[in-house]
Amino acid sequence: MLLRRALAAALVLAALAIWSPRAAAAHALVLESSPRADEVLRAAPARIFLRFNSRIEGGLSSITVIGARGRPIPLPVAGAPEGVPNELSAPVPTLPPGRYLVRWKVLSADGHVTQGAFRFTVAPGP
Ligand SMILES: [Cu+2]
Repeated sequence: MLLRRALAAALVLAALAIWSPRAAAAHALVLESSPRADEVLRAAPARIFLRFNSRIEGGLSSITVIGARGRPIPLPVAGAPEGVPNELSAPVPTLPPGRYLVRWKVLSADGHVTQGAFRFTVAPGP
C-alpha cells in the first residue's frame, strides 16, 4: 500500500516535471518597455508602454508607478491603440525628477497572472 502511494506520488511529480516548462513558456513576460528598465530620461514620460511575449487581457491588467516618496499611482491601462493584444500602454501624470518603480501585473491568455517591476529615473532639468 505504501509502495503504491509512493509510486503514485512519483508519477505525479514526473507529470509536473513534463508539463511545467510548457506552462512557464506561456506565461506573460515583458519583451520590451518604454521607458526601458533603468533608463534615465531627460523629461518625464508621457506614458508607460509594455510589450509582452503573449496575448494578455488588458482589462484585467494593471500598471502602477511608485515614486521615491510618493504613494503608488495606479495608471489607467489600455491596450495599444492598434489593438495589438500583447501590448499595454497607460498615460502617466507629469512626474517630477526622481527615481520611479513601475509595477505591472497582467493576466495572460493562458489564464496565469504574472507580475514584475522595473525602475527608471527622470533626471533633473538643466
Ligand atoms: Cu502561464
